Amino acid sequence: MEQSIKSQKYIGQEARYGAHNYHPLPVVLSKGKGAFVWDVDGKRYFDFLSAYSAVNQGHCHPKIVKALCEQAQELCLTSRAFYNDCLGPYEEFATKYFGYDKLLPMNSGAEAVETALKLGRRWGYVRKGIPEDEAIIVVCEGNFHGRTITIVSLSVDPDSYSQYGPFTPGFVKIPYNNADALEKVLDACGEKVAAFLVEPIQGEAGVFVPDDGYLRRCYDACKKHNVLFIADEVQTGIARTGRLLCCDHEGIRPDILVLGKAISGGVLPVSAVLADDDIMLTIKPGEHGSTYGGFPLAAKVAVAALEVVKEENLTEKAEALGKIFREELSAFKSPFIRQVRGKGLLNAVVTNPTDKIKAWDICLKMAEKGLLAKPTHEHIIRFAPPLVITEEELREAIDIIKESFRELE
Ligand code: IF1
Repeated sequence: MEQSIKSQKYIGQEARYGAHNYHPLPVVLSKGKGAFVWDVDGKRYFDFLSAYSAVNQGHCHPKIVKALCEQAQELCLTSRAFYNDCLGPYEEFATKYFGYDKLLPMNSGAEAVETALKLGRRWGYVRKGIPEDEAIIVVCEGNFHGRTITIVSLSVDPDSYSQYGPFTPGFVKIPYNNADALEKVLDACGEKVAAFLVEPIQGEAGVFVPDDGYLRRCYDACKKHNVLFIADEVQTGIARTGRLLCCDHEGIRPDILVLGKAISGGVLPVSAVLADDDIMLTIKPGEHGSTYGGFPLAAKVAVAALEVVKEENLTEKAEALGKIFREELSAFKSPFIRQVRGKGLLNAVVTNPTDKIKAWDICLKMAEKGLLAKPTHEHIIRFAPPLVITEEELREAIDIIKESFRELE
């Protein structure tokens, strides 16, 4: 892909002055609106990454940006040493929206997962009566929950954990999409297990959708053994999969719900943990927190972003448009396509890489034609446009995807 002098400058600057912890596609973006982004040369692209599902409401959504700008002129940050007039209203709104007693505000997804793990352990000691320092949390192979030391301790991906040890103890890893494995662990040592942490669809693993009934069986096993079911819905939550929460597909209500990304519509880093009093109130004043967690800007932005999801029927749109996407691409014949999978507008195409053509090359071809998507695991391409995309725009995007595959033949 050719880069203009202008974009080369920004790419060079990052290479020269930034840490080398990413390998981006060579496009330099400077503007976004709805389902589209523009590069520094004014070229328009469909955004089929949506900042890993943070921008479900579309880029620079006017209502969310308005909430941000208005609040920014009043009060940005107080810390939690004092009260402010934004956090309480946000907590009331969000707990009623998702149906929990309490919300604990954080900033990044990783922080919210850390919070859920602390909460799970705390509940295990205080309520379940697990002996001090013996709590186990069961996690799944192939997971992605973030980048902290504890979270990479849960990872089976060497890119995530290698040479970051020593790791946090107290976790047991079992295969994903295997409820028998969970039942076996719980039968063996359930009295010491505080919680089971799971992504309803594994994102990093390449949009790996578990079998129908998997989450339900895991949930039931947790209930049987008095173990908390923690759902990491940082990526799958908030309308992305065609339900408000991905767990809604199986009608289960997690004991602890972890949200991030789209809770702010991609405007600010906002994350949250939701749970009922019996769990949440086991953490007492001074025992957990964050300087920015739930700051006034975040509170106002999150309320606006969650309102947009309902006002614009993004859940129903994700469900309907996702069907079109999978139907169209499943019917499309290409030597490079092995499988199309996903739920709602969280989808992936599993490619057949050849010696010459890898998923990365397909993404470069699509970028050339005006559509941005990112490969994961060398051979999988994730397709997750903002949920505000219209059917007409989606069909146009599907044509670009098909043409890109065709041109590489
Ligand atoms: C990056 C993947 C997506 C997440 C779940 C917690 C977090 C994430 C289920 C942490 C974050 C990201 C972060 C992003 C890449 C990305 C990702 F490919 F790695 F797996 F989305 F698919 N739980 N996911 O997916 O949230 O702390 O980042 O706010 O650049 O690392 P965070």
